[in-house]
Amino acid sequence: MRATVCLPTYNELENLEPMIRALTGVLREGDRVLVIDDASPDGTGELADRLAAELPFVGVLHRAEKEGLGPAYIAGFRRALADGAELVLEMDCDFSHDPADVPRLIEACAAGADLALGSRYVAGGGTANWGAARRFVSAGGSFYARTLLGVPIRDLTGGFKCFRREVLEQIDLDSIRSKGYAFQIELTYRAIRSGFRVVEVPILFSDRTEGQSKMSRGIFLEAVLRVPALRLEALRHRL
Ligand SMILES: Nc1nc2c(ncn2[C@@H]2O[C@H](COP(=O)(O)OP(=O)(O)O)[C@@H](O)[C@H]2O)c(=O)[nH]1
Ligand SMILES: [Mg+2]
Repeated sequence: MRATVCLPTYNELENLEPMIRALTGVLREGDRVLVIDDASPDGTGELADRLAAELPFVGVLHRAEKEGLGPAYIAGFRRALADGAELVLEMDCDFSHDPADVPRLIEACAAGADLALGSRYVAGGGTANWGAARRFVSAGGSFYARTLLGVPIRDLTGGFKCFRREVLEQIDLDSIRSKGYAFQIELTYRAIRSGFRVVEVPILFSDRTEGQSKMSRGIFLEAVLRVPALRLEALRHRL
C-alpha cells in the first residue's frame, strides 16, 4: 500500500531538512512526503521547494496564510488522495514523532486497522522528559475527551496517525472546523462513529529541541469546547 506522509510546517526551517532525510531512510518504494507550508516567514516553504527539486518523492503544498493545523491537514489529505495514496499519515515536523515509528503505523494498517494512532497512553508508550504537571494535563485531556465521547481510545489528542484512504473518503472533510488538538479528537471520533477499526500503537513522544511550538491558549480552549459539541452533534444524529 502506497503511503503519503503529510508534514505540516510553520517556521520549521531547522527541522525540515533533517526530517526529510530521516524519512528517506524509512519510506518504501512508491511512498511520498507532502510538505504543507502555510507561507512560513522563515523560508521553510522555499527550503521545501529545494528539497522537492532534489528528491522525487517529496511534494510541497503552499498555502497563502497560517490557518492552523486542521485546515493545513485537510488540504494535504485532498492532495494525497488525488495523487492516489492508499495510506495517508499525519506527523509533526519537530521530531516529537520519531520517523523510525512510521513503519509501525503503516504495518498496523497493513494488518487490518483502518486508522492507526501513535499513542502515548498505552503500554509501551510514553513521553520523554515531561514533568508531572504536563503529563497530568495531557492525560487529563484524553480522559476528558474519552469519557465525554464514550470511546475506548487512550490517546485522543496525538497527531501521529495513519489512515487508510477509505476513512478520509468517508468522513466529510468539509464539515470539519477544528484547527488544533480538537482536530485530532474530531477525526478519530468521526472514524469510530463511521464504524472504522481504530488501533493504538505505542510511541515515545519527545519534546522538540529546535524551533517553537505553535500551541496556544486558543487551541486548548477550542478542544475543551469542541468535545461536548461533538458529542451533542452525535446524539442529535441518532434521534
Ligand atoms: N501548515 C501549518 N503547520 C502548522 C500550523 N501550526 C502548527 N503547524 C505544524 O504542525 C506541527 C505541530 O505543531 P507544534 O507547534 O509543534 O504543536 P505542539 O506539538 O502541540 O506544540 C509542526 O510541524 C508545526 O510546524 C499551521 O497553522 N499551519
Ligand atoms: Mg510539537
